[in-house]
Amino acid sequence: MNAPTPKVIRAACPHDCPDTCAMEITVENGRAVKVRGADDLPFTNGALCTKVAHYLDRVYSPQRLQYPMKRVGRKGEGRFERISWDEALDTIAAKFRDIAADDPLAILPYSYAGTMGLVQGSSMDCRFFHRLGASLLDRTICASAGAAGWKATIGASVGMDPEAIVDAKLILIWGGNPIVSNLHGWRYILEAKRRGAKLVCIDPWRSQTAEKCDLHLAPWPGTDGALALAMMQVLIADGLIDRDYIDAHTLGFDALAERVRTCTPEWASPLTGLPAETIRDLAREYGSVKPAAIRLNYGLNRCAGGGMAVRNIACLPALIGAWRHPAGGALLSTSGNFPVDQQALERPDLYTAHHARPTRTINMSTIGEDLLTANDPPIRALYVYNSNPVAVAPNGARVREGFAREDLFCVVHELFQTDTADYADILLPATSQLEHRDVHKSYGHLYALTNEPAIAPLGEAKPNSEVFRLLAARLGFTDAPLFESDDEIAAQAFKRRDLRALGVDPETLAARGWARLNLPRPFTPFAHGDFLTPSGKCEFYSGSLAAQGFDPLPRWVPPHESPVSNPELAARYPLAMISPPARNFLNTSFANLPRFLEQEGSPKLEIHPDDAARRGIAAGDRLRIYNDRGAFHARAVVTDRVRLGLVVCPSVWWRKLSGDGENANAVTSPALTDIGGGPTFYDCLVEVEGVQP
Ligand SMILES: Nc1nc2c(c(=O)[nH]1)N[C@H]1C(S)=C(S)[C@@H](COP(=O)(O)OP(=O)(O)OC[C@H]3O[C@@H](n4cnc5c(=O)[nH]c(N)nc54)[C@H](O)[C@@H]3O)O[C@H]1N2
Ligand SMILES: Nc1nc2c(c(=O)[nH]1)N[C@H]1C(S)=C(S)[C@@H](COP(=O)(O)OP(=O)(O)OC[C@H]3O[C@@H](n4cnc5c(=O)[nH]c(N)nc54)[C@H](O)[C@@H]3O)O[C@H]1N2
Ligand SMILES: [Mo]
Repeated sequence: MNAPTPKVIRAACPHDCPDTCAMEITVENGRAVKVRGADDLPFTNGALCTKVAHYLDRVYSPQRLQYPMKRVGRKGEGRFERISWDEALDTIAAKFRDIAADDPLAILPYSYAGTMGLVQGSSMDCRFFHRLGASLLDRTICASAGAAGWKATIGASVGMDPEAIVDAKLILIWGGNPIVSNLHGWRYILEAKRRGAKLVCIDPWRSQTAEKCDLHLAPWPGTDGALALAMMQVLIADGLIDRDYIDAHTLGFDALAERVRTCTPEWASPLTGLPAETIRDLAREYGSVKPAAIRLNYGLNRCAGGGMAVRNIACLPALIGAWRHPAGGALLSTSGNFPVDQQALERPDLYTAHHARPTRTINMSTIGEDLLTANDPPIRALYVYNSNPVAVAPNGARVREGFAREDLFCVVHELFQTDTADYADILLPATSQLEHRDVHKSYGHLYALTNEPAIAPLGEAKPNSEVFRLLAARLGFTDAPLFESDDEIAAQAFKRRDLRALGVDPETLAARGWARLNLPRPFTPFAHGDFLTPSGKCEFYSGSLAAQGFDPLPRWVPPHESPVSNPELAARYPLAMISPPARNFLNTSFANLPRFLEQEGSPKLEIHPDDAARRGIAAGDRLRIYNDRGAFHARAVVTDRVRLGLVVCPSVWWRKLSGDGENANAVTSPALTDIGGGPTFYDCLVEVEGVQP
């Protein structure tokens, strides 16, 4: 008998990461046997990260949920019993029908970026919940503050081409740790370094990336806004600005100059904890080395002033005319370049066609409070998919209390029995990326990707889209968009005619696997103005912020929790805690699989030697990290990678796999950002003590 020829299927990494890699899946006898990075997509360049290189560990994990289950234990206990899909769907449909008869707004979908796919992340799910008349979810948990600050200034999530950064001579890596969370982007930054660029990392923590840069500035968390204002003050006072560019392509320069007049490095120094001379030198270098690029990431948008910090930084390239050069400017996200047809995917018209009353929107970052206190109507049913809120949402104790409500009907659709799954009434098995169809944009490069199913679903697992089609039928809905296939949805993902169009039609994309957006090369989006703001200019003065009741000009927004903004709190909880991504986890994804748990070891807290000594803490000690909101345990890593007064807990651990049933979100704050309604994970004061092992 001849050996079967292996098939190679084109896929896209679905995870919440700027790199959105192209993958090739080798399939033999219906089983995926190899996953590799595609050679032909330049950004992926034949390589995958440490997590996705071992993707088959995830796909074929013995921990995969394989069939529907119903809860038999208490909420949170995690005891379930197998049921059929028919029973699961009938139960959900009956509950939804009952609740919707009273008020469909009492039903809330809850999802984030378990998959970034446009089909499995944001299409049939939205269509179904719109038709049902459920509450809407504001997906704020990661990037909404930064996105709002960027939008107010630049107009949309568009910036420099990350591949063009190789020709920059100065690169500020600001609030990001690309070696961990944007590995393929880091390759281009390294190439720039080889060609002579100076790399400056701005991060409170000496991250793996900071270690590899020429200069590391460690401001106090949540003070980047002050640093950027002081840089503007120096640029203007020292005449390092590009007057022609400012006159032609910006709005509100005089008001900005007046606003920052007193924001000197001496003003910013005690706020940021950086020496005034360091700030002045950085500004002068930024104003004179050309081309200068800023690679921002979302690490800096998780504090009270996260929106304004991004806005202030977004003003810098226009002041010095850096946008004139393809290797100059700044990048937070590329996602606004993609002509995604959200209306076609999500069909908000299905709500208006069937419901007269306006809907309501619930902020996902306050889910604990919402479950416990929302009124008019209270939330009676929750449908969670693509997210693990019991582990990732801030102020964890309240989140858990909300999920533990006996009168809450909770459905969780998952690949694994996560902390959130433990609270489900009905737990449904989900397919992995290798088992379903999808199409992807990216937030860190300019290529659209396709994902073809490589293998049949494991066990009885079903894709998100399929479950919503089945539920729609059970509820007696008849609207045609609720029954389109995944191929049909994928074909609608990108607008066929759009100024910033896709390079190819959807059919060619599906056949080829990926396509670079049809943008000019070199890509200099704002070399001649053309900002995507209402005025078409870089808006130092933002009329749209003013209209929403916000300060129209860049300003300093202090952290909610810091010695400067709340000395009383800081006296009790003197340490600032941040909990950025751990290299071997992706949020809580991968954080249940043996290979990655082995790499990370156990929950750790990095603490400065002097802070440790003061508390009698030695390396390896078991620590209790606490504040008024809660406590969790971690092992001490005593290191000068953290500055005095800062502690770092690489995250996000599953609560139930971390030893004490808690993780960093036991102490994080429920407060929101200045604009964008984002969470403030990194705006968090704590105290630390050694405890018996
Ligand atoms: N391996 C891995 N990769 C990931 C993720 C993961 O969990 N693991 N997460 C993915 C997700 S969801 C996202 S949103 C992206 C981006 O992920 P982000 O969460 O933005 O993470 P990083 O790019 O790692 O940037 C975080 C860096 O910002 C620093 N930081 C914290 N607070 C401040 C501050 O106030 N100011 C400044 N200047 N810096 C600060 C942290 O010390 C850290 O080094 O990465 C994605 N990629
Ligand atoms: N303390 C602290 N907390 C944080 C952060 C931090 O830095 N520190 N980072 C925050 C950030 S940036 C983010 S983006 C959020 C991330 O929060 P989430 O988006 O909730 O990310 P994950 O924890 O990875 O959970 C995603 C879940 O979706 C599931 N999933 C994957 N694919 C599918 C699918 O096709 N169908 C279904 N039904 N499920 C699927 C995965 O198995 C996984 O359990 O966490 C935030 N929380
Ligand atoms: Mo995120």
